[in-house]
Amino acid sequence: MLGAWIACEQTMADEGGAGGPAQLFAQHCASCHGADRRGGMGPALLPENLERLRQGEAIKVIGEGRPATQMQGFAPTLSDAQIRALAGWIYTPVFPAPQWTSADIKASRVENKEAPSLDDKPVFKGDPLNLFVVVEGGDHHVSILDGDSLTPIYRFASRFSLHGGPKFSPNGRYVYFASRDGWLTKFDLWKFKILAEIRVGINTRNLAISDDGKYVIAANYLPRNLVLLDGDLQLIKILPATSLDGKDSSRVSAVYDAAPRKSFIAALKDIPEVWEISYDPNAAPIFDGYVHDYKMQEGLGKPGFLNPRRIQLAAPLDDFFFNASYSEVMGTSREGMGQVISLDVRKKIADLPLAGMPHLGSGITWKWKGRMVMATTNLKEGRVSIIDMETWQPIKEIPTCGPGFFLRSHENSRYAFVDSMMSPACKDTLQVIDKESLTVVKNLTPEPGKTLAHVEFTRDGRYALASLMENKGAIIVFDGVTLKEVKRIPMSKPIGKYNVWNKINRSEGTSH
Ligand code: DHE
Repeated sequence: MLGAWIACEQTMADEGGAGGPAQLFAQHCASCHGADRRGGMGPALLPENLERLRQGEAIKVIGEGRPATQMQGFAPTLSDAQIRALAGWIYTPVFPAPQWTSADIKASRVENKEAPSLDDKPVFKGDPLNLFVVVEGGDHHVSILDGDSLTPIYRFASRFSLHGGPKFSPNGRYVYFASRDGWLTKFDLWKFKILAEIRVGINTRNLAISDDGKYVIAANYLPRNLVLLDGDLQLIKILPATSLDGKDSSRVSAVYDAAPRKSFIAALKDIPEVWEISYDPNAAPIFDGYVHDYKMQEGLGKPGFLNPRRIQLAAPLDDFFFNASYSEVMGTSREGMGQVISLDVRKKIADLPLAGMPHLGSGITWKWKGRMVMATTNLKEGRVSIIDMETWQPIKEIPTCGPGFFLRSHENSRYAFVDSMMSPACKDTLQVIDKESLTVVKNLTPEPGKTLAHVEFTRDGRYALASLMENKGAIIVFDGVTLKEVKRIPMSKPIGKYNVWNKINRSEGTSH
């Protein structure tokens, strides 16, 4: 009994008790990171949000702070043991899970009062459609590069930890970013101004914008929902990611625009369903024999305009890729099982025989010997798989140096670039694949030992820009024909870069 009492005392001291990490947190951290750790001026400090920060790094940040941010170092105030205890504690879950309601979303919105009075004349000379938006993860900034002169023309502080592809309005004027902490930002690329920001969740996956620019939708892990907004980031509604009977809930893996269908497609991580959310006000619900379409869904409206229609599957989809007409989805489950799903008949129509863990989300397509092929990297194995998009059969496995994340090309380029950033030995090497012979024709290792990944071409396909993903990193520009380095632009850990033209025209060589 006495032993139990001592253990209890110990836990209180370790956590919520006097001098424990909970009390230290309340005293030193809560004002910026929120009393329930869901974030405030500083980022959320919850296990879901910290997945990519090693505990050792957390100890360093608490002790030394983060340069160029409000995060001060606590080494002068706290002992090593206290810092370690705090670092351990922020990786423990909060019960009950923190909420982020529609009232929180609305209250978080900030807007630039100048927005309505801005004319449509760009404030820079140059081609507004050949701009690159570069996300710099090192010091959480975004740089705008002119794609003709290949020089940075503007730089601004972003929200903490942007992730995934920013999305562009149909004319390329506005770009929308999502941060892992749930902040969405609308930025005017012609005026270089942030127009509006809103926090839609505590842990967000990505966002999509409708083909007409009227709707923005965000996929969240925490809370488990999708959040629908208008193009000015005003909340329209929340779609809780629940099963039909409302008993189960799911994190939302990702949401994408399926422009020809005038709908968003979302994959749920914990419920074996894909959702299609139409943004076409004239779309009549199609009777397809799925009785559940006509039942009210728990917590959701009738399926159709701005409400989900469900496709029920055998296993949840983790990662997926559309065919050219957006009528089919190639997907993989967490275990790597591949399947093709028809969005029209709303069921699986074929197996995808792919080994390892293909990263379909970063797939690209091109025409090869008269047929469309899709190429995907593999997160577990050093290979690029080429798949026939009619028969869904593999055509070739191209061996690469190591498991890779991103694959990129352009209509005007005979090459595709693949990284091996998941491999410690080859993370510094981009490999160039000839799209005709389906072989690796060149290895590019401009900075041995440093991570080189994520390529995007200029609008005309002449240059390929790659990220040297180091704090003192750079964008390295390669000539698209000679494959020689032509320029290096210093950046703070550039992660992704996105060319306006390629994105709004849905280039077959880039992500959408
Ligand atoms: Fe990403 C895109 C998920 C880790 C850099 N990543 C995406 C998208 C998803 C996704 C769903 C598509 C968003 C879109 O474009 O709308 N990423 C995941 C993960 O599940 C994973 C493995 C774990 C996680 O932490 O979430 C993951 N991603 C990473 C990284 O570690 C990367 C390399 C560096 C970083 O800072 O996060 C990274 N992800 C990227 C980039 C894109 C991306 C650069 C945009 C690709 C593009 O060109 O469109």
